[in-house]
Amino acid sequence: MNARYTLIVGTKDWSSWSLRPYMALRATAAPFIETVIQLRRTESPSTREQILKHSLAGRVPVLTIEEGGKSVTVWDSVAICETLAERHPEAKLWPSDPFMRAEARAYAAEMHSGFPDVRDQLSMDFARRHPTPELRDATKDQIARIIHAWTNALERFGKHGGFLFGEFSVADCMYAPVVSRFITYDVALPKLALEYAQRVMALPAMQDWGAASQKEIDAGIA
Ligand SMILES: N[C@@H](CCC(=O)N[C@@H](CS)C(=O)NCC(=O)O)C(=O)O
Repeated sequence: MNARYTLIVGTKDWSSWSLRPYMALRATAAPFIETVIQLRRTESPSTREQILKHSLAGRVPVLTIEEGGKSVTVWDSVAICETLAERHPEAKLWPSDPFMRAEARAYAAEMHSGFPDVRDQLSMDFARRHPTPELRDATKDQIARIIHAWTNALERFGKHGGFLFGEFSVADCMYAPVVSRFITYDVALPKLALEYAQRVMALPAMQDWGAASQKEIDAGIA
Protein backbone atom coordinates (compact mmCIF):
# COMPACT_ATOMS: atom_id res chain seq x y z
CA MET A 1 0.00 0.00 0.00
CA ASN A 2 1.54 3.30 -1.05
CA ALA A 3 -0.68 5.67 0.85
CA ARG A 4 0.58 9.05 1.94
CA TYR A 5 -0.73 9.86 5.40
CA THR A 6 -0.76 13.33 6.91
CA LEU A 7 -1.91 13.60 10.51
CA ILE A 8 -2.88 17.09 11.62
CA VAL A 9 -2.75 17.45 15.38
CA GLY A 10 -2.98 20.24 17.96
CA THR A 11 -0.34 21.42 20.44
CA LYS A 12 0.88 18.10 21.75
CA ASP A 13 1.07 19.04 25.41
CA TRP A 14 -2.66 19.86 25.38
CA SER A 15 -4.35 18.02 22.54
CA SER A 16 -5.74 14.87 24.08
CA TRP A 17 -7.94 14.12 21.08
CA SER A 18 -4.91 14.27 18.78
CA LEU A 19 -2.94 11.80 20.88
CA ARG A 20 -5.48 9.02 20.29
CA PRO A 21 -5.14 8.59 16.51
CA TYR A 22 -1.41 9.33 16.79
CA MET A 23 -1.10 6.24 18.98
CA ALA A 24 -3.10 4.21 16.47
CA LEU A 25 -1.06 5.46 13.53
CA ARG A 26 2.20 4.67 15.32
CA ALA A 27 0.88 1.17 16.05
CA THR A 28 0.45 0.57 12.31
CA ALA A 29 4.15 1.43 11.74
CA ALA A 30 3.10 3.24 8.53
CA PRO A 31 5.14 6.33 7.63
CA PHE A 32 3.28 9.61 8.01
CA ILE A 33 3.76 13.35 7.85
CA GLU A 34 2.71 15.35 10.86
CA THR A 35 1.40 18.90 10.97
CA VAL A 36 1.08 20.52 14.39
CA ILE A 37 -1.36 23.40 14.76
CA GLN A 38 -0.90 25.66 17.74
CA LEU A 39 -4.03 25.59 19.89
CA ARG A 40 -5.40 28.63 21.82
CA ARG A 41 -3.88 31.04 19.28
CA THR A 42 -6.05 34.11 18.72
CA GLU A 43 -3.77 36.27 16.58
CA SER A 44 -3.78 35.65 12.84
CA PRO A 45 -3.46 32.98 11.62
CA SER A 46 -5.63 31.84 14.51
CA THR A 47 -6.06 28.23 15.54
CA ARG A 48 -9.45 28.18 13.88
CA GLU A 49 -8.19 29.66 10.61
CA GLN A 50 -5.42 27.08 10.46
CA ILE A 51 -7.65 24.11 11.23
CA LEU A 52 -10.26 25.21 8.68
CA LYS A 53 -7.65 24.85 5.94
CA HIS A 54 -7.71 21.11 6.64
CA SER A 55 -11.25 20.42 7.84
CA LEU A 56 -14.49 22.40 7.90
CA ALA A 57 -15.35 20.64 11.16
CA GLY A 58 -12.86 23.06 12.74
CA ARG A 59 -11.31 20.49 15.05
CA VAL A 60 -8.16 18.43 15.19
CA PRO A 61 -7.19 15.62 14.77
CA VAL A 62 -7.55 15.27 11.01
CA LEU A 63 -6.03 12.56 8.83
CA THR A 64 -5.63 12.97 5.10
CA ILE A 65 -4.94 9.93 2.95
CA GLU A 66 -3.63 10.26 -0.58
CA GLU A 67 -3.54 7.07 -2.59
CA GLY A 68 -3.79 6.10 -6.25
CA GLY A 69 -4.47 9.68 -7.37
CA LYS A 70 -7.36 10.08 -4.91
CA SER A 71 -7.51 11.64 -1.48
CA VAL A 72 -9.80 11.67 1.52
CA THR A 73 -9.99 13.76 4.67
CA VAL A 74 -11.01 11.99 7.87
CA TRP A 75 -11.78 14.04 10.97
CA ASP A 76 -12.65 13.02 14.51
CA SER A 77 -10.43 10.71 16.58
CA VAL A 78 -12.72 7.68 16.44
CA ALA A 79 -13.25 7.86 12.67
CA ILE A 80 -9.48 8.07 12.18
CA CYS A 81 -8.81 5.10 14.49
CA GLU A 82 -11.52 3.04 12.74
CA THR A 83 -10.12 3.90 9.32
CA LEU A 84 -6.61 2.92 10.35
CA ALA A 85 -7.84 -0.33 11.90
CA GLU A 86 -9.63 -1.21 8.66
CA ARG A 87 -6.68 -0.27 6.45
CA HIS A 88 -4.08 -2.06 8.59
CA PRO A 89 -5.54 -5.40 9.70
CA GLU A 90 -1.99 -6.62 10.38
CA ALA A 91 -1.73 -4.07 13.24
CA LYS A 92 -4.69 -5.77 14.98
CA LEU A 93 -5.99 -2.45 16.28
CA TRP A 94 -9.16 -4.21 17.37
CA PRO A 95 -9.20 -7.66 19.09
CA SER A 96 -9.82 -10.54 16.66
CA ASP A 97 -12.42 -12.20 18.92
CA PRO A 98 -15.82 -10.68 18.02
CA PHE A 99 -17.09 -10.42 21.60
CA MET A 100 -13.84 -8.87 22.82
CA ARG A 101 -13.97 -6.51 19.84
CA ALA A 102 -17.53 -5.49 20.69
CA GLU A 103 -16.51 -4.75 24.26
CA ALA A 104 -13.34 -2.90 23.21
CA ARG A 105 -15.53 -0.70 20.99
CA ALA A 106 -17.78 0.03 23.97
CA TYR A 107 -14.72 1.09 25.99
CA ALA A 108 -13.60 3.41 23.20
CA ALA A 109 -17.10 4.84 22.73
CA GLU A 110 -17.60 5.42 26.45
CA MET A 111 -14.39 7.44 26.52
CA HIS A 112 -15.27 9.37 23.39
CA SER A 113 -18.67 10.45 24.66
CA GLY A 114 -18.11 10.56 28.40
CA PHE A 115 -16.11 11.67 31.43
CA PRO A 116 -16.71 15.43 30.94
CA ASP A 117 -15.62 16.34 34.47
CA VAL A 118 -12.33 14.44 34.17
CA ARG A 119 -11.69 16.24 30.89
CA ASP A 120 -12.60 19.59 32.43
CA GLN A 121 -10.82 19.34 35.78
CA LEU A 122 -7.80 17.33 34.68
CA SER A 123 -7.14 18.84 31.27
CA MET A 124 -4.21 17.25 29.48
CA ASP A 125 -0.86 18.89 30.19
CA PHE A 126 1.26 15.97 29.06
CA ALA A 127 4.77 17.01 30.08
CA ARG A 128 3.91 18.96 33.23
CA ARG A 129 3.22 17.69 36.75
CA HIS A 130 0.63 19.35 39.01
CA PRO A 131 -0.66 18.61 42.50
CA THR A 132 -4.03 16.84 42.50
CA PRO A 133 -6.70 19.57 42.50
CA GLU A 134 -9.71 19.54 44.84
CA LEU A 135 -11.85 17.11 42.86
CA ARG A 136 -15.60 17.57 42.38
CA ASP A 137 -17.80 14.60 43.29
CA ALA A 138 -18.63 14.06 39.61
CA THR A 139 -14.92 13.93 38.76
CA LYS A 140 -14.30 11.42 41.56
CA ASP A 141 -17.17 9.26 40.30
CA GLN A 142 -15.81 9.33 36.75
CA ILE A 143 -12.28 8.45 37.90
CA ALA A 144 -13.73 5.53 39.88
CA ARG A 145 -15.62 4.36 36.79
CA ILE A 146 -12.47 4.51 34.66
CA ILE A 147 -10.43 2.58 37.24
CA HIS A 148 -13.20 -0.02 37.52
CA ALA A 149 -13.42 -0.40 33.76
CA TRP A 150 -9.64 -0.72 33.34
CA THR A 151 -9.41 -3.25 36.17
CA ASN A 152 -12.28 -5.28 34.80
CA ALA A 153 -10.65 -5.59 31.37
CA LEU A 154 -7.11 -6.07 32.69
CA GLU A 155 -8.17 -8.89 35.03
CA ARG A 156 -9.82 -10.79 32.20
CA PHE A 157 -7.56 -10.04 29.24
CA GLY A 158 -4.48 -8.15 30.44
CA LYS A 159 -2.38 -11.26 31.12
CA HIS A 160 -1.85 -11.73 27.38
CA GLY A 161 -0.08 -8.52 26.49
CA GLY A 162 -0.64 -6.17 29.40
CA PHE A 163 -3.14 -3.88 27.70
CA LEU A 164 -6.89 -3.57 28.26
CA PHE A 165 -7.77 -6.29 25.78
CA GLY A 166 -4.42 -8.07 25.91
CA GLU A 167 -2.60 -6.75 22.87
CA PHE A 168 -2.55 -2.97 22.33
CA SER A 169 -5.83 -1.83 20.72
CA VAL A 170 -7.89 1.25 19.92
CA ALA A 171 -9.32 1.01 23.45
CA ASP A 172 -5.81 1.79 24.78
CA CYS A 173 -5.41 4.61 22.24
CA MET A 174 -8.63 6.19 23.53
CA TYR A 175 -7.49 5.99 27.16
CA ALA A 176 -3.87 7.08 26.55
CA PRO A 177 -4.64 10.76 27.35
CA VAL A 178 -6.42 9.67 30.54
CA VAL A 179 -3.27 7.79 31.56
CA SER A 180 -1.31 11.00 30.96
CA ARG A 181 -3.79 13.04 33.02
CA PHE A 182 -3.64 10.61 35.94
CA ILE A 183 0.17 10.87 35.92
CA THR A 184 0.18 14.67 35.51
CA TYR A 185 -2.23 15.22 38.40
CA ASP A 186 -0.86 12.38 40.56
CA VAL A 187 -4.23 10.61 40.79
CA ALA A 188 -3.95 7.66 43.18
CA LEU A 189 -4.39 4.35 41.34
CA PRO A 190 -4.65 0.77 42.60
CA LYS A 191 -1.79 -1.59 41.62
CA LEU A 192 -3.24 -3.09 38.43
CA ALA A 193 -4.34 0.29 37.06
CA LEU A 194 -1.03 1.91 38.03
CA GLU A 195 0.98 -0.81 36.30
CA TYR A 196 -1.21 -0.39 33.23
CA ALA A 197 -0.65 3.38 33.27
CA GLN A 198 3.11 2.87 33.55
CA ARG A 199 3.06 0.38 30.65
CA VAL A 200 1.20 2.88 28.44
CA MET A 201 3.52 5.75 29.42
CA ALA A 202 6.55 3.59 28.53
CA LEU A 203 5.41 3.02 24.94
CA PRO A 204 7.83 4.64 22.46
CA ALA A 205 4.96 6.61 20.90
CA MET A 206 4.01 8.06 24.31
CA GLN A 207 7.64 8.86 25.04
CA ASP A 208 7.97 10.66 21.71
CA TRP A 209 4.75 12.60 22.33
CA GLY A 210 6.08 13.58 25.76
CA ALA A 211 9.40 14.76 24.31
CA ALA A 212 7.58 16.90 21.73
CA SER A 213 5.31 18.30 24.48
CA GLN A 214 8.35 19.25 26.54
CA LYS A 215 9.84 21.04 23.53
CA GLU A 216 6.60 23.05 23.18
CA ILE A 217 6.85 24.03 26.85
CA ASP A 218 10.51 25.00 26.44
CA ALA A 219 9.60 27.09 23.38
CA GLY A 220 6.86 28.87 25.36
CA ILE A 221 4.02 27.67 23.12
CA ALA A 222 2.39 25.31 25.65
N1 LIG B 1 -14.76 14.69 19.25
C1 LIG B 1 -13.61 15.25 18.58
C2 LIG B 1 -13.02 16.34 19.48
C3 LIG B 1 -11.91 17.13 18.82
C4 LIG B 1 -11.54 18.37 19.59
O1 LIG B 1 -12.33 18.91 20.39
N2 LIG B 1 -10.30 18.84 19.36
C5 LIG B 1 -9.83 20.07 19.96
C6 LIG B 1 -8.34 19.96 20.34
S1 LIG B 1 -8.01 18.65 21.49
C7 LIG B 1 -9.90 21.20 18.94
O2 LIG B 1 -9.73 20.96 17.76
N3 LIG B 1 -10.15 22.42 19.37
C8 LIG B 1 -10.24 23.51 18.44
C9 LIG B 1 -9.77 24.79 19.01
O3 LIG B 1 -9.13 24.75 20.07
O4 LIG B 1 -10.00 25.80 18.38
C10 LIG B 1 -12.62 14.13 18.28
O5 LIG B 1 -12.78 13.05 18.85
O6 LIG B 1 -11.74 14.29 17.43
